[in-house]
Amino acid sequence: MEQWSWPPRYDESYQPDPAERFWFPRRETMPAEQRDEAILARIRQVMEYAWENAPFYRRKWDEAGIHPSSIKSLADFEKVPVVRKEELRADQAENEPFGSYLAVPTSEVKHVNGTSGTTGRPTAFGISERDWRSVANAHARVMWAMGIRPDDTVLVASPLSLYWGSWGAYIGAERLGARVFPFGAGTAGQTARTVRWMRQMGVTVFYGTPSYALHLAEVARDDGLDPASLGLRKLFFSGEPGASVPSIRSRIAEAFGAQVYDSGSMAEVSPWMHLGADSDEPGVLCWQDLVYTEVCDPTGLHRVDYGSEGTPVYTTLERTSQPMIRLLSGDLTRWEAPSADRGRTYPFLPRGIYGRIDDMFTVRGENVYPSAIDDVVMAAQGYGGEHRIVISRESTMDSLAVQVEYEDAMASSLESWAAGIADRLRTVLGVGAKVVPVRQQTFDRTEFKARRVVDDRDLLRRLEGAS
Ligand code: 8LQ
Repeated sequence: MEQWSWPPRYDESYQPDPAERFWFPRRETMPAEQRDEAILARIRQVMEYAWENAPFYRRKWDEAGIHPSSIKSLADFEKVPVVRKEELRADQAENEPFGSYLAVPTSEVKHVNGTSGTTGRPTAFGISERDWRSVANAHARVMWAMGIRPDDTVLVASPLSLYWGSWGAYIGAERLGARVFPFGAGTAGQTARTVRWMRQMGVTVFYGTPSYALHLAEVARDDGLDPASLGLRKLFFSGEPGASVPSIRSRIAEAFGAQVYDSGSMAEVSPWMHLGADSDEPGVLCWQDLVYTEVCDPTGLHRVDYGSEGTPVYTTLERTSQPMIRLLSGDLTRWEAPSADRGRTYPFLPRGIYGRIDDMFTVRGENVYPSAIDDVVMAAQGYGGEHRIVISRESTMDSLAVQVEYEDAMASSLESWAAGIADRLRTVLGVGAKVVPVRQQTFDRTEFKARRVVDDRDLLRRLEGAS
């Protein structure tokens, strides 16, 4: 396997020929079983390293009666207890600032990122120079698979602050040899300026969230510009469901006349692009030699068979500063076995990550994810650009209303328009929902991750009562 060592060491001058499809052909296309052998050996090294250097893991595994030397197969590895985000948060509160899962001396932390901390205590990511470079090399490799090349100009259009997403895309693009344009996002008036700068700079690749790309397209149109005239070749995304949700991805692809790629897992397990697409089709590959992904049953926490749904559990194979060993994501996906037909022999998530367990609700016995509602609503002709999903989790059965913005052209036939969307929701998702049309621009747009679900019993009652 190319440049496969522990601790990781990458040749920073290495660069494939632009015509090459693979960055590391052997690592990416080898039989999955052979790769699994190398991964098992690496998992043991990473566990031994964490055992020696990170008291958090030693404590946790002692309690579970597990020692790195007892892991003799990938099946054994399933016995290693998962790490929950609450544990990391609590451990950092006790062991400031980086937690007792920091496995390098604090003096080696050269970059700090973190969670936004909108819910609860923020978590700090303390990143060593070695890890920063591993992430850059990994991201360059996945972006290469998306077809991004050194002659591209990559716009980073997400907040350049604590959010690791932006920095990961930045250093990946830089390592790949592309021109990077770190415009960021999230300041007043920035979007209109972004549109102008995109034209001026000849930006060819966009990185951000799907919601933000759609907002940017609206802002361009308001400025009298067809987003397709901006000259983008590709857009790649992370941070929220969308790039693998059919109606959202086709809206983006059509607006910009460009290809759409999905990627992303969690900042804690950067390189977060270890879930990354290698074609402009929905879905992502699990780049197992970067971060070992297991899709697990959310209750028993055992790996589910290929073809089944579960929650991803991640293990970093290249991180030395804050290694993550079986981090429970709480997200939902379905995985498929590696197939040589795809070229890269990694497991595949055909619908990407489609939601979080916490966000799922149940209407008349049907489990519903907000992203499935997004898909139906955003496919409607005359959709005005935003919507809100209003639910109430007060009783045993959730109920649901969807407020949907309409384009002016729909104004004369709103009742049948709304009925059409309600029918579609019933057919596709099996749920009955009240669909309430609202005027365009009723709802705020986001420059980052969308929050469309409103859990409000009173609002729901009012909407359900409205005729
Ligand atoms: N999440 C992230 N990427 C997603 C995707 N492609 N599809 C669906 N949901 C996705 C730094 C990267 O952008 C990853 C990231 O956003 O990390 P965060 O900020 O730690 O947020 C992680 C959560 O975003 C995941 O658990 C998914 O729910 C969602």
